[in-house]
Amino acid sequence: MTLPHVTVIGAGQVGATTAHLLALKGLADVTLIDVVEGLAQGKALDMSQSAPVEGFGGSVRGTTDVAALAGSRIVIVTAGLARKPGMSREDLLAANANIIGPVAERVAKTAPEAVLIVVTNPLDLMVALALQRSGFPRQRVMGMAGVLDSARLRAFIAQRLSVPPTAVQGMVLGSHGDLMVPLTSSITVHGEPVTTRLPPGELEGILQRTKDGGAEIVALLKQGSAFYAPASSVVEMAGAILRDRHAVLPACAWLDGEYGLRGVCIGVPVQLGAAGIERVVELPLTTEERAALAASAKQVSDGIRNLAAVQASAK
Ligand code: A3D
Repeated sequence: MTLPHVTVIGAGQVGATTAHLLALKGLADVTLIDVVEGLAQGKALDMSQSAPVEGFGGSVRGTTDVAALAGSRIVIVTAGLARKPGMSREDLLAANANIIGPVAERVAKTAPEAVLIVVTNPLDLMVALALQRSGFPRQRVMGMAGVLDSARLRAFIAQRLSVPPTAVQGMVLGSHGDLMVPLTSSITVHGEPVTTRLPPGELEGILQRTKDGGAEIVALLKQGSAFYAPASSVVEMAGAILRDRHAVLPACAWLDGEYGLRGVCIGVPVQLGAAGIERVVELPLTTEERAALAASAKQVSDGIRNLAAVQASAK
């Protein structure tokens, strides 16, 4: 069976885990690219040797050659530095912008029909940069963060209430950082509002732990950041696109008037199918949620201006 071609750029923790999950789930023939000689090749070879045990038929190959991007349906970008303890995502801005800008240009040249999913931090700003430098339409450039932040929230609630994680539904919108916006009013457990199961103080604690979810793992690992749940989350998005599922998932998208916001990349619910972002889904928000989303968008807008200044001064 011919599988779609998906390229993962960056064969580090997130990229390699993503590549393996794509293969395990039978979603794609995977190419893994990294600048470090041997890294992508070695990991891809190792993954391909799990095929007889796991029973997947797709190929996994690794290379340093960006020409291997050709023919990709989806390009997932995980290239760049990850946080160390004490670092904010914004501390990665200049270094990762210098990676994402050229990578996006190269994707546009070599895989001009691809859907581009960015994972590199600071996420919302790297999506804005990838959109600008690729010249792709906004339907084909997005960032992974909302699926992960929502999964963290759902996992914490499920653990606290001893229910299956899939019994908890909930979405986190906004920027991938301190100003993320959990839609508290719509979190449910077995279909019932979470507020019937958890006192407000305790729910507040879980929301705060969700916002700090990345930093909690960075502090434990001490060298590098989370990668299992991030990889699962980006593969969920890729699967929705490859299988044309029209699934509604939170993702970082460029807004053009939706939610009253324009000219900013931020986490919102989007419908994902073969074309990429089929539409931004406008959920009814409470006044507080709308205000929180606006504050989050303002922070990203300021960041986009700062990024432009950083890039101008580097010239
Ligand atoms: P890491 O394990 O360091 O892997 C990054 C890889 O990128 C390394 O192998 C590098 O050699 C490679 N690389 C650097 N420049 C290039 C290039 N130009 N072309 C190809 N490869 C390159 O990091 P990681 O996998 O843990 O994290 C990767 C990125 O994802 C970081 O920026 C993280 O902050 C980010 N991240 C984001 C989330 C979100 O939820 C948004 C979650 C987890 C990680």
